[in-house]
Amino acid sequence: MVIFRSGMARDKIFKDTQDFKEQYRALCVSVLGREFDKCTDKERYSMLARLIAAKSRAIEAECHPKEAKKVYYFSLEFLLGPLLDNYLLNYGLRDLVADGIDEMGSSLDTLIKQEVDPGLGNGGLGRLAACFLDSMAHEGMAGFGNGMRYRYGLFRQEIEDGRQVECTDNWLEGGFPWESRKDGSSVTVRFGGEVVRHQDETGRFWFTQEGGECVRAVPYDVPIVGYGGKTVNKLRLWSAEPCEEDFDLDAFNAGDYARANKFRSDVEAISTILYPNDAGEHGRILRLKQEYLFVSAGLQSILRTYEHEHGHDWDHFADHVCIHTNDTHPAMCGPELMRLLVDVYGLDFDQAFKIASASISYTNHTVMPEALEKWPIETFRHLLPRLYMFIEEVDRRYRENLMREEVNADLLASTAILWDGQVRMANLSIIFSHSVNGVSDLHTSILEQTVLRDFYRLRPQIFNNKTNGVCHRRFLAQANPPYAKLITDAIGTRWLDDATELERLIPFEKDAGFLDAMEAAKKADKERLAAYIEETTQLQVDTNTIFDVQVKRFHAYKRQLLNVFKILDLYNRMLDDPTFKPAPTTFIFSGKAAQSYVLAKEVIRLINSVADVINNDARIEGRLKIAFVPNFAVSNAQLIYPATEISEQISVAGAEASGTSNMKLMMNAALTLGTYDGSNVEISQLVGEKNIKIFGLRAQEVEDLYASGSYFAWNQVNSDPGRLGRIVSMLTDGSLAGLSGNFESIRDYLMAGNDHDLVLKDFYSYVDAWEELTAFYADRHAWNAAALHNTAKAGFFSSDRTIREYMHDIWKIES
Ligand code: CBF
Repeated sequence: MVIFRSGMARDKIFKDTQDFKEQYRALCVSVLGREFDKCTDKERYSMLARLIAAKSRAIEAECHPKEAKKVYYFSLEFLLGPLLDNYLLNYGLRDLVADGIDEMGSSLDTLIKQEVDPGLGNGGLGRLAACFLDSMAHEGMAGFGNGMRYRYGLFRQEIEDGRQVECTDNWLEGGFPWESRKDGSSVTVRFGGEVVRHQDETGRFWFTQEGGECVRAVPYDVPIVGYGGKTVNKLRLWSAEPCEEDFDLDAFNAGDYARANKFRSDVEAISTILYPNDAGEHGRILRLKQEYLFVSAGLQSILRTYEHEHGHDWDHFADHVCIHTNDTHPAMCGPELMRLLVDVYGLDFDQAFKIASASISYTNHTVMPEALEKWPIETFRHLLPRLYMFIEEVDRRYRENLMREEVNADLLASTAILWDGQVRMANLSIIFSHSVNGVSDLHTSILEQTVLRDFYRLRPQIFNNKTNGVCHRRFLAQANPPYAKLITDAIGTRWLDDATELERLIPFEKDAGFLDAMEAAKKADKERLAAYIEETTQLQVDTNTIFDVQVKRFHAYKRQLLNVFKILDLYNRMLDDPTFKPAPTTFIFSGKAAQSYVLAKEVIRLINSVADVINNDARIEGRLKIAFVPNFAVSNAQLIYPATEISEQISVAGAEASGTSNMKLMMNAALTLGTYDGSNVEISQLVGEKNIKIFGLRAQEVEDLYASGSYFAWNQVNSDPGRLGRIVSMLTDGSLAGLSGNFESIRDYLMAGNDHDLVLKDFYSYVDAWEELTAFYADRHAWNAAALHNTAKAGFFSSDRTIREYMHDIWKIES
């Protein structure tokens, strides 16, 4: 399918198929010393990626004039997903390359399948960062990512006896052909040691941090290709390596290789893994080191570039540079920028603070208290003694100013950086930022009214909302070829550039022919997913059933448990009453639970145990089936989203900051079954209530219920022993224990924990909503029209729109 717009940069890359083939063959010979025909599929993929990466770097070098305002997006995660297919689509080269490879006796699809998911991110926050890189390049702006190059990803999830098993995600095993190592841009980062005060004869004094551990931060650059291929930006990823002078030659010569190399493994540990297990002190310190390393290295590199382009014109730094901090992980950007400006470039404290706060902005992604990082002051000061001095002084001045304004003590207690023996990273981020944003309307108002209420009272003008978005080119055009073709045949290709063009699909809601074709496309997508499920889990699913999908990280507030309870309820009712016939449905789950999150891991085991019972019970005649797709990643997500018909977005209201799978799924013509939470609220406002199914308590009702102290989980269970009570009993009475035992801890979480996430409270309203929604499914014409309406209204949720809002309101850049 030809899916590109005119005026794209592809002509600059390969003149024609012949030219492509010649360059590709030549690269195989020069790098591998072998003809293309003798290369394995892995090698062929790798050479093709290297070829496209090299072309991209050449475009990147000429992309932005030095006057262009640069945005550096600091994030510990960039969940990129496979790049080859995406970059070919963005360059408009897919057909040319596919033809060339066919002529060479292979196929592009075979080569695309060789690419592994880079282990550089985990959840929604990391994927959002990747979508933003794509959209920044699409908007033609100079927007660069700054992150960590992890040797291993979070983990590769396998399921054994229903349990999540965490295996090493050795994603770099076969190399990463997209990256290029930049030794010449390495910088030094120091941990520990002591701060030494120096003074010269004029009385001028300065500080240095000496001793401790010296780390060489080496950047690897990955090109980021914008749609149209005109703008190529880069993502800079830092790897920790030892400084050679730390090598203990004497120990080595004395045969003590372990001691001689100890410094190496300690340092390399910093970039070994995404999210070191933070259950122990070691893991927590490693995490703090990661955060400092990518902050310090990134800023040193930015300052070098700035010096090269603008000299020492520090007064205009913020006119040329924006530093965006994705969550609190890069919170040290403020004090570290000050440290570098003062200690290395000789600026004074006030000037440095002014520059830092004029250039830094912060996005909050969650209201979960455990995610608002805090570090014990002692650990922090020991590891980062010079940086801590800046934090302490900024905090002291902040308090002094507040006292002058005679604010009440509570305000100080909630907003100071240092409190109760801890460094509070969210407060650090906010005090250094000229803009603080939430990621959906509801989330931002919760930040303003509750979580960050006191900051909002002090500086309301810095708060703003930027509702998330997703890259519609990857998640619709690339992920869903049959539907994308249908859309393009109907409204042309402009929607790739401007997602609001999707609105032009609205008239087709009345076009029976279009709706039938849409249903056929969905069926093809379901078959593709069914084949994948069978290949990975050996489970056969029926593509004539409804595909009802919940795919996301496992967390109590996201309430995968509520979904399982609904399935158990349908099952029990079918067994009790042979005339009860719920709509035939395949329930599909996928997602990882954090390694140390016991409850979430138990919920995964529960889903698989319930699947074991229901999938094997002939009495229900295959009407209900459960599939758990292991190892959720961008690549298999691209198979799941297109095949979905019901999108489960069922978090307890007020808990999900935004959610983004809701957007990817609506785009792919799924109807949302959800609470009025996160960006579900905006989806609902856009599509209208007949095209979405909302249930459950609203955020305010949840807050009031918690505050009233009048909610008792036991009352819920006791009031209906036949349905809800029965399901709770099943957790421990052996009915679900066949695979790997009972579920006492889940029962305790519900009953002893008084149903913290209101699973029992929202249960009936949820089951009723599901039944109503699936009854609606029977009217195929009406359903397809509603599904199409969801796609038509999805333009607002393109990350292009989100990025334009960041550009305009926060970074002050015009498109
Ligand atoms: O803003 C992007 C996403 O971030 C999270 O995944 C996060 O890690 N804090 C939130 O949970 C999502 O709601 C949000 O969409």
